Amino acid sequence: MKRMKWIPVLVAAAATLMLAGTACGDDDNGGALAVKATLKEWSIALNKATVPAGQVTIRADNQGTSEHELILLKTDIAPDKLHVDAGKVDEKQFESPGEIEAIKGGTVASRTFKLDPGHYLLICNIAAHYEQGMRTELTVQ
Ligand SMILES: [Cu+2]
Repeated sequence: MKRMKWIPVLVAAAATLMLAGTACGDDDNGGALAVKATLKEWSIALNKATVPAGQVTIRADNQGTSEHELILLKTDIAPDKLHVDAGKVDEKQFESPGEIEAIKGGTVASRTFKLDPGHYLLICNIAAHYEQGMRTELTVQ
């Protein structure tokens, strides 16, 4: 009957995981403001157009089937006006607070960025994705 001893342990472990899951809401990120980004083929949509400067957690929800990424570029250029060479934007010519890389289809990835006031573009720079519409803007006040 040795197996039986494990059952209460497993039940307790499952209950703990479920409780942890419930406690982890969108706003539970250590006090940083949260922005939800929805990525798919071929768009990036944010649930906020403007955020206050400081720590901002971006929760990138890839609802598409392809892998995507979310790169932040600090620039006053309009979202659809970046120069593209061979399907990609030259990220290195921009100031960037960072990015969330390699978000597989159907998964969610979060990262907290320190954002100074200004205008930012959020793009997916996997070849041709920007041109097909994976871009949006965020104003930090
Ligand atoms: Cu993409």
